[in-house]
Amino acid sequence: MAMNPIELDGQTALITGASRGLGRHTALRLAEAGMRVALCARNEADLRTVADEIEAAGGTARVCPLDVRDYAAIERVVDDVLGAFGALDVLINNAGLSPYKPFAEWSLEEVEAVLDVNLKGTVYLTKAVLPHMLARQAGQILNVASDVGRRVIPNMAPYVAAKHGVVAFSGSLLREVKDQGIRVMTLLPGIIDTYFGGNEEGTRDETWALRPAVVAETIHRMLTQPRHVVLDAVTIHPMGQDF
Ligand code: NJP
Repeated sequence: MAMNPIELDGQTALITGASRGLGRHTALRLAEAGMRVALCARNEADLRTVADEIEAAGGTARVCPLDVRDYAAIERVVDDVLGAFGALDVLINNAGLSPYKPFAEWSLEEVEAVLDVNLKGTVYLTKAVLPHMLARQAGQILNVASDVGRRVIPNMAPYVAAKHGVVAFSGSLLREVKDQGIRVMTLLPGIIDTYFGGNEEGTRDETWALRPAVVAETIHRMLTQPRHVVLDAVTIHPMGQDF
């Protein structure tokens, strides 16, 4: 049984929500490990800034503006990335958002955005990338859920439902494709110091929140586990959080 970690150097990754927060830190970490990274989010200028950061450090990044709710656009981006990089070894479904308020105060647009970005976006990207991974009998899909993908809290009901859905989707798919060389993993983080919820990185009241670079390091660990291992659902909490 090969005990050596998977070597990411020279591999490729597509990361959603890569323009800031955890996605940005993950892109920086994976590029540092030698991966070529495709950066997806809606705001192209923000993606360009991240790509510039990666390229200034000697890495390779491709800017891929994308709304993960748009399946036709996803297909175009996946084709573009496959054309440019030749293969896709890793998919990281990280784009996510949610308001925090009583459900009665949520607009229908907010409900739809939260269900569509967090859950449907993950399912859509996976749907578009999986045939390529199956053809190669290799690949890793890492879905960023949340610790509320396994427990429930008030004021985020659609988000909690969507993240439970992400955990269930990932676990089901893993059992389906694990014998075809594909690892499907879920990360369930607690509170992270990012833009999420309208904060600026470094300005949260929760000074004990997880640093996004620490969570990105955990993603790197999950992706580099030896081939016969899967860290299928990993929870990471800041010690200061009530969970
Ligand atoms: O949030 P933030 P995080 N299509 O707001 C993008 C989970 N999590 O890094 O599209 C494509 O800094 C957006 O870019 P833009 C959370 O649920 C977090 O914390 O240009 N992309 C940006 O790049 C999420 O799954 C906490 O607006 C879209 C990114 O998503 C993951 O961690 C706790 C998009 C969001 O960056 C990363 O979120 C937890 C769309 N339609 C789980 N809409 C936490 N922070 O406390 C948004 O348990 N994006």
